[in-house]
Amino acid sequence: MTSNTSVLNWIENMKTLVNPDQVVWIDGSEEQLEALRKEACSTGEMIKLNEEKLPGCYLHRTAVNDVARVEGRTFICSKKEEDAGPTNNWMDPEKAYKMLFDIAKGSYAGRTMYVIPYSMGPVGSPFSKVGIELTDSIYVVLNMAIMTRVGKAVLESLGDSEDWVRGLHCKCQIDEEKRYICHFPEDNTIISVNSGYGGNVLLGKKCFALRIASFLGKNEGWMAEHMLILGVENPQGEVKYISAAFPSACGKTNLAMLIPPEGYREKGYKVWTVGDDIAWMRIGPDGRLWAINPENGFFGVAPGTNEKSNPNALYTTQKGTIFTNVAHNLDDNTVWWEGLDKNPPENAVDWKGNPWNGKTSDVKGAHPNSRFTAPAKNCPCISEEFDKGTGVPISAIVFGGRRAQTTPLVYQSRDWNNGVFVGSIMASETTAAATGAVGVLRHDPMAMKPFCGYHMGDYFQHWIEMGQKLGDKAPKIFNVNWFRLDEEGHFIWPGFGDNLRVLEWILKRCEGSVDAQETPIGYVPYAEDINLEGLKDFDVETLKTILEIKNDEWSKEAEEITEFYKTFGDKLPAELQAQLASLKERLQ
Ligand code: GTP
Ligand code: SPV
Ligand code: MN
Repeated sequence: MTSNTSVLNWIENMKTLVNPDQVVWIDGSEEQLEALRKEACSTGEMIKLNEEKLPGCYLHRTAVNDVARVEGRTFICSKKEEDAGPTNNWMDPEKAYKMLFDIAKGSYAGRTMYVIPYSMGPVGSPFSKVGIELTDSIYVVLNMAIMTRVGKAVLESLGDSEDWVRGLHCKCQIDEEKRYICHFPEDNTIISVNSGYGGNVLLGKKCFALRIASFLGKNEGWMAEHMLILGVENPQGEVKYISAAFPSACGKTNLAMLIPPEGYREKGYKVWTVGDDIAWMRIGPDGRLWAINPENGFFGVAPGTNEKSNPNALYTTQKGTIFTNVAHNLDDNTVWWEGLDKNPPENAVDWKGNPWNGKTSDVKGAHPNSRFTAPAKNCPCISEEFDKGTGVPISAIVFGGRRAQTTPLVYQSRDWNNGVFVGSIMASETTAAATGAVGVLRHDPMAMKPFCGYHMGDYFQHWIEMGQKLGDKAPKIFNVNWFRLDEEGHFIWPGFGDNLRVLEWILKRCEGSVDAQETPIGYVPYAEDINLEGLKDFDVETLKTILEIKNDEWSKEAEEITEFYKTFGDKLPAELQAQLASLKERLQ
């Protein structure tokens, strides 16, 4: 399929290493993918679901020990340890290659090597980049064919270039003790062994589009971020774009596909989805910041997705979708997960593969990090701009996390550098998207802690420099928190579609058409300026409780940040140190 010698030589070397029975190139044709689906069903790797209710949909269960990203076993293998920084695990590249090659050696014996040429971003777009993933998993091939653009056209666009990302995935024996997800940013290379779970093995996603791409972006003057991108269309038909960074399982997919509250719909407001997880952003010829979504599908959290919370996501998953680790309803051969509806199946199989009665069982039917892999083109609110490859101009950048207390519903940073500070001090409660304890508050700057492929101090510096280049064309920077809890542990803010009420305030601030109160942390809305029309059981007094800034809480926060900042040593940009000092002063 190609005469590119850098491609052919590398594949030959990897072939010698892993020793497959045969090599199959993925050409992107529907016939080839359909044959692979049939093969995966014949071996039990996938289960074909009800063709009438869920056409073209499949169920897959991963190993029970392999259901989320493994941050403790994810490494940045830069030549110098210092270049990986304090937020990453580091391994010497020479040692890492040796260890990984030992594990991978001969591991494809009796298996097929699939060669997946893929493009992150529409093929041929100036934003786009090419990768090649080698895998011994049909599940990986079929997921990559949804999440990225794969096949012949990608190789044609690559031509003879050596500028592509090498990716080797080996399932091996799914041995937790030998599971490693390693990145070699200086070699454009990713090696992942002993896993079959999405974020660890769909190498175009977190490994390339964030860890490797963030490193490329730093060197080439652009940004790769863990951000959704959405367009808000007002009743005059003007569309303004917002990108937002929330940590894993903190609401990106939901915000990206939100359905406006009734009152807004009647006025003519619409929301368009450009992306739900990753944004690549460059300064355009007009000096503004332009973003594309490099993916071609959604790898979304299933639990909690329902007709009310996210009908667009639910609709998107009704055809051509692969479900992973959800419950299997045997009565009608469909799927179910916690929070889909109040009617769990009685005759079912849980995510572990055990018989399951949803009415009587006290174990979960779906894993909390169970996922759907759905084509972006299925999404009823997909933006016209999604596939164009020219990107969309960003008016506002929004940071946000899961914070039971302290952080208000929304606030605006004072300026770009203060906004970088706001992103850098993000903290959020951990979720099931990564292995380990859930609900533990941790620092997660720009939602990139698990995904920044180099020293986080240099990453902050890169943000500051992007701001200098953007000047007065820079997007305005905000922070949101949908997750404040009351004394009984209930969410105070209704969230989901009603988050548009907050986005409206954000866009008005960008236009300069609404005032705000200055507080020590930034600009906070006057409660009257957030539209609460049509909201039941939520009044302006309640809103005030989640807009309030408490100096004692923020002084404690500032002490926390001081400690966190120490971990960056002299790589912490002086601007951020100064931002922290001014925050402390304002809190006095
Ligand atoms: P990744 O795919 O892991 O990067 O996650 P994500 O950021 O796209 O998260 P997603 O939108 O899938 O949401 C994860 C969880 O947060 C789900 O259980 C949602 O129900 C919940 N959630 C999303 N938006 C809101 C909100 O506005 N309010 C509340 N209370 N929960 C929300
Ligand atoms: C996340 O964990 O942020 C995800 C899912 O988007 S994964 O692809 O597994 O990383
Ligand atoms: Mn994510």
